[in-house]
Amino acid sequence: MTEIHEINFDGLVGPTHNFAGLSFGNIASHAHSKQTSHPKKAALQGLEKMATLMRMGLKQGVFPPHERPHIPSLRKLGFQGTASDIIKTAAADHKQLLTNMSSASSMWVANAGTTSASSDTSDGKTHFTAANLSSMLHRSIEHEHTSKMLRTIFASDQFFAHHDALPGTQFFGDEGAANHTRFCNSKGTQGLSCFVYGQSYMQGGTKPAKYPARQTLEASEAIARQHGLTAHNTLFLQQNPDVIDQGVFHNDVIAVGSRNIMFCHEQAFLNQKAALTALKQEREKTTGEAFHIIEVPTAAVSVQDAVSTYLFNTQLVFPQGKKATIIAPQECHDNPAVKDYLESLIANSEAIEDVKFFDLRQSMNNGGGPACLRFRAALSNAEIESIGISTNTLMTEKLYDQLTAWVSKHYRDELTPDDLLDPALYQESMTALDELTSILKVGSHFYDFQK
Ligand code: SUG
Repeated sequence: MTEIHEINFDGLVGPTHNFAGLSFGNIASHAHSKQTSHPKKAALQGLEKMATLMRMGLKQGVFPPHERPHIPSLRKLGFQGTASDIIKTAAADHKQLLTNMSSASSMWVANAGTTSASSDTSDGKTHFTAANLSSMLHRSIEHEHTSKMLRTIFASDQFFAHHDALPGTQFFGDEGAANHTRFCNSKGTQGLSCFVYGQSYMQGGTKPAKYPARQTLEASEAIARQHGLTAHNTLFLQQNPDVIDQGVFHNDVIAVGSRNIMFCHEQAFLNQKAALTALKQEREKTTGEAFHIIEVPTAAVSVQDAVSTYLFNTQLVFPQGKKATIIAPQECHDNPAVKDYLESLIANSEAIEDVKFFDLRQSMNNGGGPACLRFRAALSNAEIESIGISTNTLMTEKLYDQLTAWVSKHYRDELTPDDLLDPALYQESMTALDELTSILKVGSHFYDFQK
């Protein structure tokens, strides 16, 4: 069977990156609300991570940011006139709406959608579904452009199948790959899709009391059906509602998995022991390879420390010929309990041999760690090559240089909440994004610029 490789596409931070406190249940977003942000620094921090992973020999791509403020959404809500008129009216009378339409949240592309590898689906194509992100207003406007972007980058009909987002109701609340992990063997095949949900509307049962459960079982099941997955290669686990109430608004804040490793907190899932024992048995039987479950005890790292450091919002990557490396935020290094835990893990683990820390503080302050910033796809070499034919979104040293120069030229150093009310920011951002369409070769109609 054709080998399948994991490729990470990181979301390029957009020019309106700001701290608006928009995400109820996301502790970092709330804590940094209304602070001054640093868009240029944010974008350069993200690019640095992409370049480092590329230089480690890993396959890396980039997703362009969405246009913000999103004038078509404001028009749908009844605002009229030119883009400048709309921004001025909204700034005067509906500041909160304008703020929601100005978020650079599309950078967290782990929430862009869910993908299933060609080796796992019934028609042998790689499937994509954009996430409706229906639980937060500022994110619910992302899926239309996300679908367009996925169709532009993964353009080959021969290899790829695309689905629109699920209906945008709470019943089908879908936050994409932040709640989905694909395990596989060392050749990237024999995949198992592990979908993690916060609550089920049909089955009832337990759910968080304080904060929203953004992903539903019904949404995860619908995606598995659309993608042609079967009972043999899917697993549905429920997140522990108690940790959602402690700020674990997506499963990727408390667990990360890849290939033959599940790295999670001991409080991540409901009925965890039985579920993980069954997972290990199934994987070892199917792949004939060892499967590693690394459960971090509360005594070593509290849920609170896991949420503030994003120990589990890390990436597990596999440089050629090596065991896994953890890609972690600097916050993990700065917290003594987490640092100690990681040191002993690296010293003793059979599966993980290194950790690299990254300064991603601008994104972290909105609740977005290394794993939030990346969309993983499991693709064959031919599928990856087809991306390079359609667009220029696969990372190279040249593209890295072009993108850092582009960010340095166009992005503001600082953005205050009041800066979002200024129509000049829109014009400035559109000039920047227009230039970006040529760099990434995504086509001149990629954005819906408004006069
Ligand atoms: O949806 N933050 C994002 C963070 C997404 C993190 N993604 C993953 N865990 N995969 C969210 O809550 C905050 C925006 C603000 O407050 O300005 C925000 O949208």
